[in-house]
Amino acid sequence: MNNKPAPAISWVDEEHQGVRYGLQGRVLIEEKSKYQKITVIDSVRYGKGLLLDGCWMVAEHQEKQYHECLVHPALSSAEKLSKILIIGGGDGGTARECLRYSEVHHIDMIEIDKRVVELSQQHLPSIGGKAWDDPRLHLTIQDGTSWIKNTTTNSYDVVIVDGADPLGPAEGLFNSDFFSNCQRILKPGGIFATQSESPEAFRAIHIDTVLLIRKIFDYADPLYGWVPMYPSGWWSWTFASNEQPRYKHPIPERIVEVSKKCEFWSPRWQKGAFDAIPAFVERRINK
Ligand code: SPD
Repeated sequence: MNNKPAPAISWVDEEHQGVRYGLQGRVLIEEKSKYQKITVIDSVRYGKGLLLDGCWMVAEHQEKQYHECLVHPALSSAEKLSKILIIGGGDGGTARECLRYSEVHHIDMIEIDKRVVELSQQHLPSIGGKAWDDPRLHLTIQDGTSWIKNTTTNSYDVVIVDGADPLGPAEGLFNSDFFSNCQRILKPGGIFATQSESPEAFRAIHIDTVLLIRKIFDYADPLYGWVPMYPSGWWSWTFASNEQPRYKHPIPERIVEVSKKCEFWSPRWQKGAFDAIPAFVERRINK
């Protein structure tokens, strides 16, 4: 019998520029991997949650508004869906949403930190769900920025970047070399998607990210939503494609089944979320 007392309830906060974004809960794991500090908590309100280097990544009952918004604008509208690439995404939530499309035959997921995957599988199994056992999912533990350099041109229908904030190991996921490689490996008719930080808490990073992506692709637009535990709660994802802004036009037949089970995403929500670009961002990116 394990007589170890349960860890005490405390506040776990992400601190950013003089503001705290916190959840009350018990700290279950705090360890240093080769790349970063990893914390797993059991929170009072949102179930188990994961932080990397003190920044919120995911929590069981507050992840759909992040993963649905990152995945479905891209997968609902890419010309084909056979082969998908996920860079990052070690908790499994992005892969889970992609695997809901029967047209998806193969997903490569390139995650830098093996411990993020292991701890997510152990403590947050509901986020990856059945994705971890799905034969279509192929996981490689490697730095996505070096992996992508050696990847064949025109090989993926959708490229999704589900990285952390650009302050630690994910820094290389926000520069023009990396975005150019993402564009190079996309097939014609393909779509690129990335989380693009908060227009409030990370205003400069957000605007620079959208501007960089716009230089590389013919079309790119940010979409806005809410992830309440992230700094400011106001979040963004950016989608890009060549020849036409394909990501604005979900393919109706493809989404019949998928959209029935979404909690947040729908074609109508998506239209409003692209239109919800704040005036200060619109002015800067359309200059
Ligand atoms: N500050 C949060 C940045 C978002 C990072 N991605 C979250 C991972 C969820 N799969």
